[in-house]
Amino acid sequence: MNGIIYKSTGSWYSVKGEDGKFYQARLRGKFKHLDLKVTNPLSVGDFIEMDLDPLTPGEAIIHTIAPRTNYIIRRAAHKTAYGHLIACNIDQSILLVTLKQPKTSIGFIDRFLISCEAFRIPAIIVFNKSDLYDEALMEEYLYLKDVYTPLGYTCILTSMEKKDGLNELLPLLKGKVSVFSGHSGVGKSTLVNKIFPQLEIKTDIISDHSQKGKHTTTFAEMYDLDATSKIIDTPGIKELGLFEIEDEVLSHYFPEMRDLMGQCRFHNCRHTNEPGCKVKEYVEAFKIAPTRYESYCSILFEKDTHR
Ligand SMILES: Nc1nc2c(ncn2[C@@H]2O[C@H](COP(=O)(O)OP(=O)(O)OP(=O)(O)O)[C@@H](O)[C@H]2O)c(=O)[nH]1
Ligand SMILES: [Mg+2]
Ligand SMILES: [Zn+2]
Repeated sequence: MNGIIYKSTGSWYSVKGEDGKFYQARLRGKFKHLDLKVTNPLSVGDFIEMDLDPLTPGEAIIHTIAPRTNYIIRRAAHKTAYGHLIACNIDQSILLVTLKQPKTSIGFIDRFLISCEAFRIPAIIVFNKSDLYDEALMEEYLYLKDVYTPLGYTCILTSMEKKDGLNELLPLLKGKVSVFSGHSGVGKSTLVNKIFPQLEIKTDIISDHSQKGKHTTTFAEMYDLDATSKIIDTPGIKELGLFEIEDEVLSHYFPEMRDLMGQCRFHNCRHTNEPGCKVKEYVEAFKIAPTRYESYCSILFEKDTHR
């Protein structure tokens, strides 16, 4: 029977079969890792084929994985070459950020967007906990919205506390498979609960002294919004390690720099100190946001120190 993986907890997978029923399934024997350097062979969103266990109703053995259209792999910063498969076959990535409790850094936002560009997955940025924003933080939000919207990243302001902004977000989820990501404590599970109050997914307050989340969600899980829309709640991201990106390619993952491709004097320009650099010209004229260029340089230099 065909099915889709809705949740994976170690060696057991929760699979929704084409009959609409859920099965607890395991993988048959050893499985090839499909050429990906990952610690887990299957993830939420994988299309699989399974044999139902004739002796134990509700259990099954997975024997085939269908080719993936895309996938998200996370790697802890500076750790091994192996990553963890978060989700497959998705249409868009929703990054939840907060400007307070906890504060998501601009560097983190940019790294996340780069990984979306690398995986060729469209991204939306949701600024949550707007009920906690004072005037200065609202200004910051408006600034960031002005930076990211022209780059193709829709920005939405929400408050789960006040149920604000959901009417803007929900239509964007229609007919798609969306993955919710972000630091621990930004409100991913709270958001999923607002959409499906009957689910009662576990959420937790952020820690008082560190102002960070407690990593309440530990496994990614998919939920059906309607017949054609699905959302995936994921565990909070601690640190986001980027996979090998060559210097020359890094700027291709910044849409505003990609637009200037081929316009620098040198074809292998790193956009730092080279003469005749179009990117630098745009940065100096504020046509490229300084924060974005800072993120670009910091990733480039960080790469230098890890050679
Ligand atoms: N003030 C305020 N608090 C919120 C809002 N959204 C969520 N919270 C609170 O933030 C805390 C963390 O929310 P969770 O939904 O558990 O966060 P999470 O992103 O799922 O965290 P992990 O599962 O650890 O990755 C909870 O106490 C929520 O009630 C909001 O819009 N405003
Ligand atoms: Mg959670
Ligand atoms: Zn250049």
